[in-house]
Amino acid sequence: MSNDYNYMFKYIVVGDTNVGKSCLLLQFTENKFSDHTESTVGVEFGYKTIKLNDQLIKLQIWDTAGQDSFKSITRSYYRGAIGGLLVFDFSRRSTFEDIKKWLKEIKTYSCDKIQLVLVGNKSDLPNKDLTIQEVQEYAQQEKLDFYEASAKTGQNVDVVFESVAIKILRKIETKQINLDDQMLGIKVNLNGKNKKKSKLQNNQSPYYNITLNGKQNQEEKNDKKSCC
Ligand SMILES: Nc1nc2c(ncn2[C@@H]2O[C@H](COP(=O)(O)OP(=O)(O)OP(=O)(O)O)[C@@H](O)[C@H]2O)c(=O)[nH]1
Ligand SMILES: [Mg+2]
Repeated sequence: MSNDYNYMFKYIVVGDTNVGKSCLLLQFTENKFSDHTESTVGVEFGYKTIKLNDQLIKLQIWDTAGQDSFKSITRSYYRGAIGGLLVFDFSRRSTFEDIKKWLKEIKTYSCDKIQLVLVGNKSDLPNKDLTIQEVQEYAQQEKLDFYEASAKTGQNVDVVFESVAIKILRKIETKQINLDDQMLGIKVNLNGKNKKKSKLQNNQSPYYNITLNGKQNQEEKNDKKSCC
């Protein structure tokens, strides 16, 4: 893993199955889109480093499975995330209605400092059975930023991921976020050396838990720490 960054932020991406979470990640990290994707099993992750205000920010993005059967596994990844994307499919109303459920999950299982953005994906598709006004009203009510996006055309994909990082960075700069909190989903890198790494065992860190084939690994089961 390259150490060429000032901060690393951990993100989670949540939402119903098939809304395009994995495609958003693929478009953001590799500028690619696929019409045929496999449903995510457990959790997958990707990285991308962006530059904001002369700071290099490495985003570590955990893409969670939307299927209900993986809920208990994916929940364990919410803890320790400082950024999150709540994704629905703009052409399927039910996926927007389920956002309330996803937001409740995040509020229950993640850190209260988490910065969220609401993403209406598949904006390239016609016949939307939802109006922008109603989504915007909901977003305002929940104090969420909202973007229409398309993993297919790339519309707003970078903006969505970057907007969350901008808010986190602002909170760091204004000291609303305490960087000494190791479970916060932020790593600080000084002169190429990771400030926190020596204090953490790999199996305690929110960065090293990986779920393969839908099975929760032992490290995660043992890791009962709460964030913040
Ligand atoms: N037209 C269009 N299709 C998209 C877009 N994003 C994703 N898709 C398609 O939607 C389907 C599901 O995409 P995924 O990214 O696998 O969905 P997911 O949310 O990761 O699903 P789970 O892993 O099961 O939770 C695939 O067939 C994609 O090609 C988009 O912006 N526009
Ligand atoms: Mg997926």
